[in-house]
Amino acid sequence: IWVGVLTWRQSSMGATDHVSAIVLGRCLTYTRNMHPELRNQDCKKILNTFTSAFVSKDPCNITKEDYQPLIDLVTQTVPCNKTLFWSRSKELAHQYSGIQKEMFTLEDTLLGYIADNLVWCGDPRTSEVKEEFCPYRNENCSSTATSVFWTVVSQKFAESACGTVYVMLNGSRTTAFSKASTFGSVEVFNLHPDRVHTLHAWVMHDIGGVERDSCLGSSIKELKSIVNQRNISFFCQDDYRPARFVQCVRHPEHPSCSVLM
Ligand code: AVW
Repeated sequence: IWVGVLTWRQSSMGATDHVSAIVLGRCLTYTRNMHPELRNQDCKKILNTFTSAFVSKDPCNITKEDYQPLIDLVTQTVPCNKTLFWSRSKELAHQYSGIQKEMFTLEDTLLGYIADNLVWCGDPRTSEVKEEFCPYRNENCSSTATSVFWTVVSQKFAESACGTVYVMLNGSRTTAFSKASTFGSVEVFNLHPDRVHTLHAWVMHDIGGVERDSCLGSSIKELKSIVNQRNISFFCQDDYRPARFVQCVRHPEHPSCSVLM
């Protein structure tokens, strides 16, 4: 049955084919083409450091320390006021940052870019990157190579942020903010209050979809209280106009896309 849901990214059952080649290719594209200021980064070394974190290891017990050499190797600074977190709004956040190129989501940084949408793991019996099958993340297998990677790079991304930071949330879900998400469990708690003075949330609603949550809802109140307790100011805006314009490309006739709204 599940054959039907496997796309090239093969969500959780399948590993991505040719992970090493894709990571190396993306690293070269990013550092040579998209961000030439990083052209002296050694992509082969980045690839080797990446794969060393998980090859020949139990694919269910990867640790944050396994990825530390990679984090130490790839240092990239995002300018202050330009960090954009997202939760349940990946596509729109990336479309927005793709246009507003000053803004950086994690996947607009080198470490996020090389791994975006890939699934990978190792196997204690070989020194290869697995090419067809990686275990699901579940209660018996909580620390997969992929999930620990996202936790570690998200933590680093949040720790390095400064000034005003932004988060795009999805108000078409019942809870726009979830404490269980990476944003709610890792990123919020790794912002440095001495460097980050304000968190600005944009609660976006799908055009033509239901508005289940908003800046007035209890999940955003919870986020505000967590953030304020950390001595960071909090602002919230429903359907931030510049991001709404991006949504409007696909729905130009919708009333919320006209100038008067
Ligand atoms: P989510 P979260 N490619 O939509 O707040 C593949 O509920 O939990 O939002 N998988 C990924 C990627 C990616 N590019 N990024 C995260 N994941 C995993 C990183 C991860 O395990 C960014 F900076 C996550 O829990 C966002 O601010 C789940 O897929 C924030 O974390 C998507 O969860 C989004 O994570």
